[in-house]
Amino acid sequence: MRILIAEDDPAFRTLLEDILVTWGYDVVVTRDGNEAWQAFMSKDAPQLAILDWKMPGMEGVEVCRKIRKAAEENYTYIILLTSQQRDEELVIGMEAGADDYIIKPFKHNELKVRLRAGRRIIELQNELLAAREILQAKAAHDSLTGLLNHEEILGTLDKELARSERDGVCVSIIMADIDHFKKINDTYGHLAGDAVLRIAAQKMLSMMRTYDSIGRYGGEEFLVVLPECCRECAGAFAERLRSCICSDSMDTPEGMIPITISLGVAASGENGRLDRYSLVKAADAALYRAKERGRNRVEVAA
Ligand code: GH3
Ligand code: MG
Ligand code: MG
Ligand code: MG
Repeated sequence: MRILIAEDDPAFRTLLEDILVTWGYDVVVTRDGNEAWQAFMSKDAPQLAILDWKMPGMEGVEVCRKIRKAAEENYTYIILLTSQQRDEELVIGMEAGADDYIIKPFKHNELKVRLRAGRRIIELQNELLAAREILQAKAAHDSLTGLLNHEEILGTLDKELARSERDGVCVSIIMADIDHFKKINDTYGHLAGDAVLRIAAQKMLSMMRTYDSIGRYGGEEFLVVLPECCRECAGAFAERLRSCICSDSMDTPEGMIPITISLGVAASGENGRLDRYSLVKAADAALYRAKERGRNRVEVAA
């Protein structure tokens, strides 16, 4: 694990570095508070720190305050080093956000034990953050296809509409619906239907530009959000999606299943003139027209 030390006394600094290296730590050495603060501002700053209290320039306790004020997601466990036990100083240190303190000179084993406690806290904190990230990703995505779910794709659309209003650019959307999907379930079973949904989702996802988004709107319906994309470009893109989906049959456990989709396209116009409701309604109406006119086709809202 990486650890930062800030200590102005050269002899003590070397001693500290030596024992930490012996214990297997990867040590970032700084000589005063300003250097320590710079090291904290850098990317991948250590999450464990031993700061001497008395240093020229910025004192350890001040560095500690600044770190807590910056309140990075990744917690930094801070141990303050003080020369003598002055109760009022210790209170100030703890109030500044230090997690622990050690009085110089200290027994090596004492430092070892304190560091172990700090490492444990950091590991727990990191596990918590990772678990939260997984939960957030799960909450935003559809479990079957891995695409954004209904709420998230509509949230994305709202954001893009707001941006289009601000920047005077056009947002387009595509509502895509698998044709006669009920018949696929009835013929091959629901598990094969699920496989078709997954493959169709991945095929469409692989065609998106990095700033485009696709979500599973409902059962076998997908919503595509195309920022800075005019009606004509969106129509052409929908045509490419249609052609890609029907080009090859889908390889499912029940065999190769041919699939087609119908698509409805609508554009916000510049300055986000259409709101979310009207835009989705227009794309829906275009989609129903595509169904009426024979399926496996694209219709663009006027
Ligand atoms: P159309 O061409 O008019 O769109 O006909 P369709 O059969 O595709 O449309 P319909 O709305 O009649 O049927 C949609 C079907 O999608 C019904 C529903 O059971 C199925 N479906 C919805 N979600 C899932 C799912 O997660 N897995 C599977 N296997 N089927 C699903
Ligand atoms: Mg000092
Ligand atoms: Mg449908
Ligand atoms: Mg359908």
